[in-house]
Amino acid sequence: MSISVQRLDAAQSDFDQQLSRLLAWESVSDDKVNTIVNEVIGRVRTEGDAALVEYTNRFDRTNARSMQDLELGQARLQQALDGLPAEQRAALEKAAERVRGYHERQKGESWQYTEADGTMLGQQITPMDRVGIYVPGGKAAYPSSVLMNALPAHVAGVREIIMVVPTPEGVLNELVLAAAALAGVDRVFTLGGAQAVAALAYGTETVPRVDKIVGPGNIFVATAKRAVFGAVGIDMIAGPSEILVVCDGKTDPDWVAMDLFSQAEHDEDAQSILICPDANYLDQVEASINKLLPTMERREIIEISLQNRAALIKVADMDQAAELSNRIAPEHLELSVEDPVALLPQIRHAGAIFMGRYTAEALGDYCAGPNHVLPTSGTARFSSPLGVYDFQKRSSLIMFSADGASEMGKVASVLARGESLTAHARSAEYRIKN
Ligand code: HSO
Ligand code: ZN
Repeated sequence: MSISVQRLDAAQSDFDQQLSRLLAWESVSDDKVNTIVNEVIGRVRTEGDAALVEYTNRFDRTNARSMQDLELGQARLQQALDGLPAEQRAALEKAAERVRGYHERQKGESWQYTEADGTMLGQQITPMDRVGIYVPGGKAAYPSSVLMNALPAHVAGVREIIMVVPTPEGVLNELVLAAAALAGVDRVFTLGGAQAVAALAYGTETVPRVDKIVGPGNIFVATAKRAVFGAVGIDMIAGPSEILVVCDGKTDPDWVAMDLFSQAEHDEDAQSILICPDANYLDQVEASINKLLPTMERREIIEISLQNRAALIKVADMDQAAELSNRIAPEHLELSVEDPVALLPQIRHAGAIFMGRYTAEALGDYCAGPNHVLPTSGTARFSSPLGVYDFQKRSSLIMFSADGASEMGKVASVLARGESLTAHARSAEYRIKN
């Protein structure tokens, strides 16, 4: 049995509608989920640790007696790291080193300048004090995501990084714990779901309240993050993973097919799209898809994802390919072409751009260096990869000299009186020299 992937042609008169249908994605907000999440948050706020222990025992089928049973010490993290097979440990360390190195370059610098009358103005950059990282349990527990979330916070200079990870039936994921040890996580609680988010947002007797919560999660986690936003900062609410390959028709079709699979295997809702000016090449990739699919361990997920949300799109030329790519604003964009540097200036919206036939998106997921937490569902139009800057804040600095205060006092006074704010005006006027 072979699967056929949806074909589109940008020359078709109804292409715009077809494209909108292809890209349509709405994160469902469910009344039932909202009700449960609000109840969980409310109880964690009022009952603290007791509610956390009760919910965790109920939802994760554990037997914790107190929060002590739901915290892992540094020694346990180190034990996980020490227990890894040498090859895994070396790979995790290499990845961590490269991700750290890349993010070091993102560290923004404070700056200031002095005006002629001695007035100094500037911007001071400071890290957040404490952040929380949510790590999903079960099938989506990715050690690579621990590195991608924790390392930028660490590089930013965050004082305390708290990780929460659900452990259904009490089962720990050694690679996740090892990654936490490598990435500088300070405390780990084996909590998940809305109760973990509530604990991080409001604090309990044991779990300290954080300033920002990052990391992916299921519908309960996403709903809880939305609900606590404001009390704490949150990162994005991520949609399913996406890959867009723009190809000139000269890359080995097996490579491109596997690159499409690499996102499709994450999730039945993941989206994989190929754009190419050569219709024959689209046939070749489809043949590769059918040849390779039976060899895939996660073929069921891949197949559903490809049937539901994939497309092979024929365009007139590479200019049209770039223009279409900008409309899609994909999370991951592969420019599988001879000269990706020449095409780059035409690309305006993408979470991460993988340039050239050798640059498999999978390398970016693990060890290239840039972050793999990226804007999805077209949000690359206005947002950026997770980075050091997400754990830093900017404060404005203002230091007037006597001369400066006198001069600007006049300006402020006029504007304040225009707003009928007399205290403002007089406060400024006190500093005007006569
Ligand atoms: N591609 C995912 C990240 C990931 N891939 C983790 C493998 N492990 C983000 O879109
Ligand atoms: Zn991936």
